[in-house]
Amino acid sequence: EGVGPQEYTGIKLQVIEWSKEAQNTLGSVKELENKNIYLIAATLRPETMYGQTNCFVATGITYGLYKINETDVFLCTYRSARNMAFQGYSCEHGVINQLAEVKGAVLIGTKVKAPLSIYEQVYVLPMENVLATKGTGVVTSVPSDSPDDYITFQDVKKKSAYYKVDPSWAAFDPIPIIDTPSYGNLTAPNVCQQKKINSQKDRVQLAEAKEIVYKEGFYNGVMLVGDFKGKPVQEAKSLTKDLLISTGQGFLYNE
Ligand code: A2H
Repeated sequence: EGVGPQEYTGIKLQVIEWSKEAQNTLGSVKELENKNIYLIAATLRPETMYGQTNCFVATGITYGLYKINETDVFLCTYRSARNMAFQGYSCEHGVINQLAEVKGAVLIGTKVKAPLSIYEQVYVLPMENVLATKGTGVVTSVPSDSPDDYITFQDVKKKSAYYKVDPSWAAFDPIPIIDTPSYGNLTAPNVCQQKKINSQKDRVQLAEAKEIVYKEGFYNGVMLVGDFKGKPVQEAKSLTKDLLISTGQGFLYNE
């Protein structure tokens, strides 16, 4: 990571239905009634949002629900909420207004609407490698183009009982959204298969796959779907970012 600030696109995944456990803990919080509640994910690849199949949280991270204005509540880490409060996302500049707290484990199975995704609604699933110290602590998942997302998604599908996940929450296939000359239209699954990566614990192999997939997608990829179909990824990236922002489905987030 460089010395300058990192610019992410904050993606607003609206809660459609809480998991049973989340309903039990948050259902009685008066300030959350009739509000639009969004899990906020930080991404460097806004053009891949067409391929979201789920959203990841870490079971051990404590998330907060923060009042942003009269209608909207953001769910993210305290650390990112504090950053956002200095970037125009809070009731009062620099002041955070926490309405409730929830462990990631409780959120698993929550149904959300992921902006631009080809799937109408997707679910919150667990990921071990989500860092509390980066982004919002919420990672939106694009298994077609992210080796981390692909391997974790496969892991959760295979061991759904162990991860306490209803198989229907993970019953979504990776979507071909970007075509590349070297690895076809499912770059992350293809590279992971070539490298025989089987588990989210294969950190070294995954880091190598991530590098290959990122370079191939970014420099040689062409969009197969969505508003910028036919355009190179390098152009689609900022166009999709602008689209997400102008439609209120995303915003710039720096840290
Ligand atoms: B990216 P950087 Cl398709 N912990 O978005 C772990 N990973 C996190 C995170 C956290 N707290 N917050 C964000 N991320 C992920 C899409 C994507 C991403 C694709 C391909 C590669 C990729 C869909 N997931 O990232 O350390 C988010 O996943 C490869 C680096 O700040 C975010 O972008 O460079 C990226 O890591 C930010 O990582």
